[in-house]
Amino acid sequence: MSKLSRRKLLYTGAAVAAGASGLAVAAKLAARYGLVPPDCGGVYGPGETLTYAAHRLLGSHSLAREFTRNQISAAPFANEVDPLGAEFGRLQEGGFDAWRLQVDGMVAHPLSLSVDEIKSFPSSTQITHLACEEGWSYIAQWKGVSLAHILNLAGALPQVRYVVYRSIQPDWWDSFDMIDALHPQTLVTYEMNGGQLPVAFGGPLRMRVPRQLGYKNVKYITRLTATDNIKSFGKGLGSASPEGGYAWYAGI
Ligand SMILES: Nc1nc2c(c(=O)[nH]1)N[C@H]1C(S)=C(S)[C@@H](COP(=O)(O)O)O[C@H]1N2
Ligand SMILES: [Mo]
Repeated sequence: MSKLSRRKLLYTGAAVAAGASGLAVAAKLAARYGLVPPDCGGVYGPGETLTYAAHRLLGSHSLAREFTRNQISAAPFANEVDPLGAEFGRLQEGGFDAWRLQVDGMVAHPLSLSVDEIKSFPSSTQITHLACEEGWSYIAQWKGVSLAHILNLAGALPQVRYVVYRSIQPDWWDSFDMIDALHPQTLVTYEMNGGQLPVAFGGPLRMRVPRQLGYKNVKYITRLTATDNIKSFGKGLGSASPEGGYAWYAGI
């Protein structure tokens, strides 16, 4: 990746504007440098590849903007979710004592963490913006443990390239690369605006990845899987989103 100059990539970006041959060039460059997203096929594939490769080359280590307390939205909007089902109901009645976050895949020590254990880990707090692709957004304060801490505890192997995260809602699963998985602002959250994370906003546990759009911020997470082979999950596109027409990489 280091040998691909930024200028060359930007130049490629200009070529893309010029047409499909530019897209082919971009796809080839991205492939050579290992910057191909899982949903690289199909009509939008070359565009997804360019967005992902450009972000990774130009801004891997950038931070999402953080805000001050008085910028927190007075009335954050909770996007409606499908019915959460009987198992969720049972867990909720028990105060989520029996909720577990499994950590498995390419790790030295698979884990099964309760919400209380997660709360006992070193915490991190951020006031960040959550934006839905449908146009609305809000600023809120989130508290949780960095995903990097959990991956370290589990002993994620050096070959890991993606972390897959699943929700108690089977249709909601997603993944990101190690740049986002190990990013200091990527948190497994359990508090919002100073109180317990409400169910409407994803409680008891929600993935918060402020450098990507709302839909990557999966609610009710139950399982993290470290892998070097994203193709073996779902339809092989990296998450449920591309199966429904949304990009796997939703960087902002
Ligand atoms: N499990 C689960 N996670 C989810 C969703 C969902 O329906 N189920 N919706 C996603 C979408 S499309 C968006 S924009 C955000 C909305 O977050 P909010 O309810 O905090 O506004 O959550 C994301 N995470
Ligand atoms: Mo969304």
